[in-house]
Amino acid sequence: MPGLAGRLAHWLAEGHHGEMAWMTERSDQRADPAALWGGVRSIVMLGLNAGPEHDPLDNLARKDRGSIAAYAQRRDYHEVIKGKLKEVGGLLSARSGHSAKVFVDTAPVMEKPLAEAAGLGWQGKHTVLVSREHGNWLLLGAIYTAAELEPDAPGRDSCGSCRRCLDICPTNAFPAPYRLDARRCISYLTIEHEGPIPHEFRESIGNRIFGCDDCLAVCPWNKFAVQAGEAKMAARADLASPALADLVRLDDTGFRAHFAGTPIKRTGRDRFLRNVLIAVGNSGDAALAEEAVRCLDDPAPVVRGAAVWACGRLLDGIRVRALYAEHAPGESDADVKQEWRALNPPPSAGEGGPCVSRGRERGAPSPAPSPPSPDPLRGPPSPAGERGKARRTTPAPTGTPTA
Ligand code: B12
Ligand code: SF4
Ligand code: SF4
Repeated sequence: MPGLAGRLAHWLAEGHHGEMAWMTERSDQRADPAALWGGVRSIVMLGLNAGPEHDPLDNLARKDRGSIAAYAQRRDYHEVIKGKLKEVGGLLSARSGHSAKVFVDTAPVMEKPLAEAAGLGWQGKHTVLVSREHGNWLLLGAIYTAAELEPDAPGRDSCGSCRRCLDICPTNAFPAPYRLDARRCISYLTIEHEGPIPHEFRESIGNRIFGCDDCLAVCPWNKFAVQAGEAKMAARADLASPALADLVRLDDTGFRAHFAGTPIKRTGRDRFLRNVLIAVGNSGDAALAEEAVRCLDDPAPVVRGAAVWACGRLLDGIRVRALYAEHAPGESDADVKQEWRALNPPPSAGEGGPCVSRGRERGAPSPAPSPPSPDPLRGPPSPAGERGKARRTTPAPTGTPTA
């Protein structure tokens, strides 16, 4: 695959991998299969269809519900695919007399370019592999073998002038077609990123609490896709549109029990709750506001910080000032302090400023002075905000794929 090492190096040099330091480690092996295993002579790429039962975009308008990426609403594909790869790899070894190694996601392997080279499809402008038969819903695995196999013809780019995936992205994560800046991708922000989610993306995240399917779901090549047929990959009905009110109450034990065996366990409870609270803040639902208030006392700073933001979005200025006075002075975590400061509640008449006399901790930093305008203590988000953006599900196509 000529040019691959250079494109990977370029992506890393741009910093588009964000905090995924594991992408920089062993990048020589990622770019060159022979550097990962000197004995490899051929690679067999396989895809497992994980086609969703419903259009993933349908749930984005249900603001009291969370949206989970289709691949994560089911059993962890790593386990399912690994078992199948071992089975096929074993047969291949027995037939060819050569050893084989199997990989799914966890090793430094560039599965998408390899799948394109093997003829499974092509990397679309959103960088995901698109298949003419299965659309955007294949999950990939690789068998490296010492056997010399006749190569298939590579996949042919059939995006044509279409750019639906680029235009739908709520966070503008594509600096150019075929290139993704992961730091702006909701999938990265909700799954891989560990700390507080940067403010600039919070509203655009809407109710997406684990991953994002927008750029996949709008692809016209999905018209040939069918639902996942593999029984082990059957979607869990309770993960299609879970109530935020239930998720925001999960403790560590409850989180583990609820998401055992699914990819969601990857984030752990605290980061997942962070995501849920961003969705709560975007819900415009006053009934959820008290859940956010309760989370201001959560032991995890990343949860408390997101709860501060959600409170600022859902509650009126008087209530926020009262919460500020109650919680901000005693806060010890720098990131959460910063969240309180970002709320920047202006003093109400006669109050003399927030938390001046009601603080729990002496010497706590004062909030920054209020800007003249605008008042950041706004009410619930307007329907024209993220709601409008998330529902932009069927943009007028600016082009058609080449069939
Ligand atoms: C890191 C990673 C992520 C990161 C970064 C994604 C990315 N696009 O790189 C994040 C966390 C954002 C992510 C998100 C998702 N991921 Co992911 N992810 C991976 C992982 C582990 C590595 C991918 C990788 O190598 N990235 C590095 C970049 C450099 O590779 P690339 O995208 O191929 O980059 C090409 C372009 O940038 C281009 N390029 C670079 N510079 C230039 C310059 C020019 C001029 C041009 C023309 C091109 C060009 O060339 C590069 C090489 O081909 C793979 C598993 C694996 N081991 O391969 C899964 C994988 C890609 N993910 C997968 C999935 C399902 C997803 C999500 C759909 C999950 C979700 N619903 O939330 C989203 C999709 C977001 C998107 N639009 O990509 C599947 C994709 C299956 C498929 N059909 O392709 C994979 C293959 C896992 C699997 N085993 O099935 N993922
Ligand atoms: S997964 Fe979502 S946020 Fe990420 S690139 Fe696609 S549309 Fe954008
Ligand atoms: S056909 Fe359109 S939506 Fe699908 S990957 Fe290509 S540009 Fe994106």
